[in-house]
Amino acid sequence: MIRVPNRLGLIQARLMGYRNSTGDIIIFFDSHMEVNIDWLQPLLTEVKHNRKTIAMATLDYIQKDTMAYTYYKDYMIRYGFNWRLVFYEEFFRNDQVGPKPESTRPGTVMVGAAYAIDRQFFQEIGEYDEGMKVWGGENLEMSWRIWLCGGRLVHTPCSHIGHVARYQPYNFPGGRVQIEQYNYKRAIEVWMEDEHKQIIYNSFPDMMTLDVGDLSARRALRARLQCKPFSWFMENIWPELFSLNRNVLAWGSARNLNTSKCLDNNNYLFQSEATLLLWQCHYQFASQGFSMTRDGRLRTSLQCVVVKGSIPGVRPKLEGCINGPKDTWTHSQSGFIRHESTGLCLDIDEYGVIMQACDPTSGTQLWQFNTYVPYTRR
Ligand SMILES: [Mn+2]
Repeated sequence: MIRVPNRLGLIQARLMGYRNSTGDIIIFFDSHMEVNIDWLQPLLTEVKHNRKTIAMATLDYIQKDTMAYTYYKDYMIRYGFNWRLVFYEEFFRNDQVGPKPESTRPGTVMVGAAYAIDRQFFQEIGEYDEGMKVWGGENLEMSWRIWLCGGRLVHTPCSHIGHVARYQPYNFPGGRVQIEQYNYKRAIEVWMEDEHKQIIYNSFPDMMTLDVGDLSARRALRARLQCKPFSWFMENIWPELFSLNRNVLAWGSARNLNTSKCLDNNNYLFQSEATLLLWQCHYQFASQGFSMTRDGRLRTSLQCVVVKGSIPGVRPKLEGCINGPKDTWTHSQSGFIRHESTGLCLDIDEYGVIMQACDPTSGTQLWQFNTYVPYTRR
């Protein structure tokens, strides 16, 4: 047991624990966690098999007032993030589920605790970013770094650890949002490419001028480890999240011409069907970022716009692009957004977005994106 005289924050405290550890494999926990029966062996097995594997336990739910432990057999979730770096729970894709119940499943990003890592590999891959403060963003930074720099992150179905679902009981000196953004900026400035940073800074313009200190050591680490570019992570590990400005004809917010209303996904994160909304334009891409892709899809960063039905008056929906229907659209120079298979056009009425027969005289079927990308053959 090591006690520190003053508050270090999660990141510094974990580094202190690591520096005082002596075993071959280290495991990080939250204080509000409880291990289940035989939790350790499945984690050790994965790391022993491949020392560059980071093995995450499956978290069970502990009720904060009663300490009731809920064990969900065969229920597993992974984690994702959006362009506001909101961390959320997500179901696995079918291609990520292995042949047996005990097969590991690939992780996208880590919750940040209850994982096992080879102690030497933890050092090789850059520990944690010592420049980060208190809490927040270090789990994303580490996940990106693991995947980009030669490691792998897996969910381990047979290792169960209980986690108390509670509100954070502690304060953030200087403000929680400020500290999170400080850490986020350190992470994205090291790992992301301009096309990704552009989308994030659209939602957090203040972050662009935030001084986050010296990043040279982290950038040197990235060069030394010969890490892959961030677009590799987006294409291979988290393809659900789309770069709004990549391989597109038009992107930004989609405004209904002659109104100040824009297509909006209400910050919806999931792949299951949701309503496509029309809302006052605020041009923040997390909820009002849309793209017309070169392959004809009308989409947000996490969902595609689809039409279920073919009769005028049907309401368009949002659904995950990978497993959902593959509807295609055309956006004419005059401003119409036409759904290919039904021939209907995207229109508005007093309730929101609606599909109607295309009408060249209509004033409500014309749309404009912030940015149009000239077609260049590559
Ligand atoms: Mn926790």
